[in-house]
Amino acid sequence: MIVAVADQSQVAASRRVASDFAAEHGADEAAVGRVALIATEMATNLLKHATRGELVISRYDDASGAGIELLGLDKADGMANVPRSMEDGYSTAGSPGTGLGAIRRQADQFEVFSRPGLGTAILARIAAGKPGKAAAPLVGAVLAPYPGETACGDAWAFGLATGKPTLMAVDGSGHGVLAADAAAIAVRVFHDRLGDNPTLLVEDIHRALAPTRGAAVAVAQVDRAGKVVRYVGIGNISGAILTGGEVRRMVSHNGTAGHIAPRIREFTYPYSAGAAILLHSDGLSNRWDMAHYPGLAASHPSLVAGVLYRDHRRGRDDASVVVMRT
Ligand SMILES: [Mn+2]
Repeated sequence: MIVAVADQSQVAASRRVASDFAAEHGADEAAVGRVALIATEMATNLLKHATRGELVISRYDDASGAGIELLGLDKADGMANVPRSMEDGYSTAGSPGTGLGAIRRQADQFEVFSRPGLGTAILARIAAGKPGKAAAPLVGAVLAPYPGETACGDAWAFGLATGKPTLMAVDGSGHGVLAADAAAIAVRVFHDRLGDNPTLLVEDIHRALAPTRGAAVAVAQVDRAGKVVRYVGIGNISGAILTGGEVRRMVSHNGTAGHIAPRIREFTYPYSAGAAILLHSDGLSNRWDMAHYPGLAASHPSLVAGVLYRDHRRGRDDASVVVMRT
């Protein structure tokens, strides 16, 4: 869920949307209370320091456990000094400045990416419910429907294929319910057929999507022992490997899964430990440049996804970005 925060009434809306989402996704009363408090503080911070921004609410399930994730995103000036901004009583907006400190105390995981001139992204995770993906990597994502739609035609999925972390992004053609149907079928086939061969998996997805509108799809699988990433893509999903400050873009073939896929072929790329895999739909421009964001590639995957979504979404399509670090 994404809540745009631009006036005072949206603080209460953020609180309500976040606590409802938490209650629907396995959070007990205490966890719902912490989510509500963090959503309130994040929304208040967005108004106070940035005048506007977005709150992204989702569920996470990865190496760090499972629960509710809140991302506060703004494009304002950014913080010159993140540690100092976290001290209670310190604020540049002439207020008590308890916001960041309160968020950090309530959260089970907390991380900030902020640079002068580059806005601020704040991540807070609250443990809730049972993790389903033991020993998985860290995975962070932002998923946003076409403006005005509730159904999202983009989706992503993660799984371990004989121990190999495997990530998929799918963009159902068009937007709305029919696009979401195509994406949902791709996700189901991904989980049913997840084996250690991404080419066969994408072939299965291609066949299963025949009765649908079709989709762009890409699967990236990390083979840690073989030190490679295997990548199979059809259509307009952008894939990249982030290693330190370096970015390696991965190649998809033209086509539409379900309809026309003249070549379903795997490409392999060198992989080194700690690298992150990034996949995003064409709801984001692919003109992003990690060199523009010093230190972002090493930040939490959710912050990478959040910052790229914030700065590079086109706004006329479903948008999704997912980042996995092994
Ligand atoms: Mn699209």
